[in-house]
Amino acid sequence: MKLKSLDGKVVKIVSNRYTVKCGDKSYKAFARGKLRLQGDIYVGDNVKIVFERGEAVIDEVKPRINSLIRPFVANVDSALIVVAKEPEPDMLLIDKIIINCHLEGITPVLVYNKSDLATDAEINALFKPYEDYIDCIKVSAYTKTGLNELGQYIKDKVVCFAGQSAVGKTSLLNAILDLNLKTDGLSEKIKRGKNTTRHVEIYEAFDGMVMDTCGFSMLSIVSIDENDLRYYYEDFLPLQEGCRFNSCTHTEEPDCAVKKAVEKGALDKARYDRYIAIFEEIKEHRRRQYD
Ligand SMILES: Nc1nc2c(ncn2[C@@H]2O[C@H](COP(=O)(O)OP(=O)(O)OP(=O)(O)O)[C@@H](O)[C@H]2O)c(=O)[nH]1
Ligand SMILES: [Mg+2]
Ligand SMILES: [Zn+2]
Repeated sequence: MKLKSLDGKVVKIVSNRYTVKCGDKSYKAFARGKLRLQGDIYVGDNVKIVFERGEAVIDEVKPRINSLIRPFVANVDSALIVVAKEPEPDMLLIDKIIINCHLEGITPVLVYNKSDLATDAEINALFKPYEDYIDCIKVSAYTKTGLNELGQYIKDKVVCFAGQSAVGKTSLLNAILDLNLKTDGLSEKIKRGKNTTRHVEIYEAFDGMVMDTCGFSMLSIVSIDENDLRYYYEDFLPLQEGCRFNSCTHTEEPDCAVKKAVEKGALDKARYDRYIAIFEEIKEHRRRQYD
């Protein structure tokens, strides 16, 4: 007997239960053991489900366009990287998210939330090193400012929120959709988020889909060679031609146009220093792997 099968999208994962949306209907499904062995199933995956003894079972995961580990999502057009005045923005983490976006062909967008707490000068200073090549918007889930502009980045797309815990990812969804999802403040002691959201879930908004995700504070870039890191810095790329060596990694080489731009103040020094830190981190990781 031929089994009835349906194509759908994984919109929520809680432990080993997958919610799969097929057209207007949602099914709670398990996954075949072989799929769990091959690697995880992500929210955003396009899958085929079959029905066995009345149960929906994920039988196949379609090839992914892209995926990220942090946040744990697949098949996204864009990542809305949320920062806020508090918790204090971890710019190294943000640069790493941006690198992963460029690696995976995902468009990064910088979203400054809690703009009600920050001055324009503070917000603009954070945007400055990025704004020439990444769209930067300021919003507030509290005062509901900038939500329509945020909506333009969701419209007709599949996007995910990304960022530290407690920057207000879930609060933004609550504000956009008039929902009452659980949010929580910062831990007073360590001034960090409490990792309130524990699973990834897709919501429909502005004729698109947006994924609420779990906040994170650690990210390592391990899938690229440090000598290729430079290709994922859109702000460095136009300068590359001016470097003496084609292979210039903008670290120790002489006559480096990127380093000159940093000295002149045309490139942000702190962002360049983080580039060096990530370069060293990748190198160190590789060294440890082969030792
Ligand atoms: N002042 C102000 N506070 C906000 C705003 N948006 C969110 N908050 C507060 O920030 C805290 C964290 O919000 P959440 O929405 O839970 O943050 P999150 O990014 O989803 O955090 P995780 O789920 O842990 O990753 C809550 O106390 C919110 O009330 C805002 O626009 N302005
Ligand atoms: Mg949350
Ligand atoms: Zn150089």
